Amino acid sequence: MQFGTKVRRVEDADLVAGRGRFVDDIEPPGTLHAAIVRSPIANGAITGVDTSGLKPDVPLFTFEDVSHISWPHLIPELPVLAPLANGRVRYQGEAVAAVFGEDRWAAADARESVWVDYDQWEAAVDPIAAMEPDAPLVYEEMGSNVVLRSAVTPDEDVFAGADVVVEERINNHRMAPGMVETRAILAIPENDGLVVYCGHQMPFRLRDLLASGLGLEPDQVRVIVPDMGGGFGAKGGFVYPEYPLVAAAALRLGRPVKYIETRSENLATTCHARDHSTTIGVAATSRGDLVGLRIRTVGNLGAAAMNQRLCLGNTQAMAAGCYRIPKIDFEIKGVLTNTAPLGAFRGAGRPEAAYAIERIMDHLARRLDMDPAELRRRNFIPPDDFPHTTKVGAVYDSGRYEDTLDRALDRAGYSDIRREQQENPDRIIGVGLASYLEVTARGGEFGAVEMDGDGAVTVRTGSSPHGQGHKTTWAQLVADELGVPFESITVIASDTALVPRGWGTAGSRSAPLAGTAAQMAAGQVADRLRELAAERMEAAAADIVLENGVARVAGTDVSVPLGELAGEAGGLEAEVDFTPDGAGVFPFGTHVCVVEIHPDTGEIEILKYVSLDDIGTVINPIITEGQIIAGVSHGLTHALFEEVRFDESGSLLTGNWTTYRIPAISDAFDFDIARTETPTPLNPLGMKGVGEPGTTGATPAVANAVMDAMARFGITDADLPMPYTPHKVWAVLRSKV
Ligand code: MCN
Repeated sequence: MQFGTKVRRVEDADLVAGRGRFVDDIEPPGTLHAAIVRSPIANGAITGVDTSGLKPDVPLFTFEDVSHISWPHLIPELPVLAPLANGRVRYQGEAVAAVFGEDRWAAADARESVWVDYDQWEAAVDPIAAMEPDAPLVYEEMGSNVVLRSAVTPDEDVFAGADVVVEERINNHRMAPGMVETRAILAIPENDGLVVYCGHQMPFRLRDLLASGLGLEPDQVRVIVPDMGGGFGAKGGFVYPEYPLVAAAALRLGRPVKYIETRSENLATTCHARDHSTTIGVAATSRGDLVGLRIRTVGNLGAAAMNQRLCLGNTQAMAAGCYRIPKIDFEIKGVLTNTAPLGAFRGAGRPEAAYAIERIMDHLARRLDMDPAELRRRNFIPPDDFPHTTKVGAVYDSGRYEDTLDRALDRAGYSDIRREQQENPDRIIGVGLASYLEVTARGGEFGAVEMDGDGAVTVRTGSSPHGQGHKTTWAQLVADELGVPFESITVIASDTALVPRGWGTAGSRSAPLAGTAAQMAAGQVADRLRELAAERMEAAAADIVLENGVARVAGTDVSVPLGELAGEAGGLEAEVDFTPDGAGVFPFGTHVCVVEIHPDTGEIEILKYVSLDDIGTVINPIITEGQIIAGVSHGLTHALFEEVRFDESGSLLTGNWTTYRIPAISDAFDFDIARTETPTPLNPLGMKGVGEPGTTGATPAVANAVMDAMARFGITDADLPMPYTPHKVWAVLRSKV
């Protein structure tokens, strides 16, 4: 049995030996390299483009060269922009023109020869200020910067009947996703279409968007995703302007065209994430029973459409957290600003919701003078109340929240830490817990399985792995169904010519959807093999067992090789499109973080971190632990130091990895990772997604720990907003103590 076992990842040997093949490793003869001329200002008009210094043989593209591209995006309310600016720029780093050279240095030199003049205008940078009637408008034709709104408005006052109300303003600052290979695309003209190599999480979506944007049929565009070096949602379901630009250039110039973003471009123009300002209030009885919740969130959209609507929707869907809340009054607004567009990044709106509800639960516990664990316990949705529909419309499939809380507290030694806090007040120790849940695995996915006459098995999957290990885990699932060796299975993904259809990988969807589709397709092939074996060996199909590559009559040594059965049938194959009934599956858990703050330096030391997660049943615990560790790291460094900042003119202050601090190996520490297992009823094996839960639990756990330590000095969220950098912590302690 492979399911649930620690099979080593087949993907890693090539990657760790430097044999990975990324977009930039692919360079057909005659490739031209693109360099993009970008706006140095955040808001203004283009008043002139001087290309007199450009060598005559250097191809140059400006708006007129790409104005024919209708570039579909995901927010119909917003105007569709061409891939290059049309006389007006809306954020620093927006693409204005493109030049092409024989190599990337020639292209970069050519870029320096293009001079663009601008008339710089005042920029809308802060989303709260951008809502004011006299704020600069990002799109004049919209008449307002507030372009998205979603609300759930109950008839009654959600605070009525409560003994206690606490209300706080909390900010969730902006992050940038860091990936090993930055955004990368190579478009090769072939026949009357294109072959496109691109680090994209959804190859079919990219194919369809490029085809419709360029006026081609989908079958004229083949998208291949080689090794990617991470996407984290930011290479997900939307298309960046450079992609249709490069594709159009390849078609027009009749040569392969490659664009590899520089690290500075990556920080300036690959979508950012989070950036929510939230006022959240919660009402309760004096015994700590929740009465109502009111949330007002402003989400910064930046200056152009990505998948912000999806992210804001996730924040809404997750607003109630793990709690039974009788009344919820919720509103979220999406506000345009003259900053780089925002989009999905590990969690995509869910960590924002968990942070808000888990911070306010701690505030309420403090007001009630109640242990935060006890307050949570009182209000959890009980295990027998599933499926559970919340007042913001989410339908949770299953959960045992108290169980993960109790186990996490136990592993952390919670009561000992509380005792240490009391007995040793000289140490500034804080303990934070976060009970989270999140939605994963929405929609459906494709999987197909074939067996040939040699017994070799090929799996085609609609998922598009880029680090998650699907080649390993789908092979585990299929090996179990077919009774064949793991090694006899080849998994094919991420090529629109080799896989008939699919959605791709994001939203922690792949195991519950694509894994299930592969498993079900293998199950159909296995059923057919059992029928063929039963006929051949004159036994009942129910008595046939598939194991070690043969079909055997149970309890005998009469058997036939599976390849022989498949070969005689001319090969066996099955295809499955799996879409579960329900609105996603909901992993959950409790994270406990213990910190000590060193007042002389402002440094925060993590003394203990417990991640107790429930992702249903598990295919491969090595992989799921890796996902949790990586996810927690993302959420934790968000709380501690990662932050994108702009000045008041919209100029990026964090444009490289010196000013935008990303975690280094010296930031690593020991995690205690454990699981409970509550299967979802929404797929046959009971699996929930694992890619994002670590991130969702971590930010509030760290924030609650730091603010728990600070509470004794009367320091609140307003005094010390995230991220808790040593300098900020040191300064606030000096000012308050
Ligand atoms: N798995 C399992 N048992 C489960 C759930 C998952 O064994 N119950 C395994 C799966 O088979 C898969 C892996 O864990 O090998 C992750 O599965 P899943 O949670 O379904 O997530 P996806 O495969 O759909 O991956 C998306 C997720 C997201 S949303 C982000 S963001 C993220 C993440 O994966 N980006 C990553 N992990 C990443 N890892 C790498 N290396 N690079 C990224 O860009």
